[in-house]
Amino acid sequence: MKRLAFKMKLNPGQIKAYTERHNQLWPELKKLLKDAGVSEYSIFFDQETNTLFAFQKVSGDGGSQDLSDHPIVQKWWAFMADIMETHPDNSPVSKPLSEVFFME
Ligand code: RM4
Repeated sequence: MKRLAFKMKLNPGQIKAYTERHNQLWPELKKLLKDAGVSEYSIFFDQETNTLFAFQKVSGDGGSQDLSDHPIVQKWWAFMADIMETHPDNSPVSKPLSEVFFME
């Protein structure tokens, strides 16, 4: 089991929409993430910089941002693209973060 973290960028003023959409996360996406070995997945928001900080545990090699081949992920990314910084393929610009401290 590995711990992963990455940051993403939200468009200004979109935290309400972002939060609401995630509170209604598609069951099929949740299942896909869990089946892919992703768990304890949380996302935090920094209002000052509109930065989203994601944390997750992964049992395999990759995490949520490595599932771009799955149509459900592509559909979700397209759904979210209007309020986030994305690449031309709608995938969110995700920058890996390095772990500098961990306490059991
Ligand atoms: C995020 C982003 C991630 C996805 C989560 C559920 O806004 O789209 O890629 O794994 O939502």
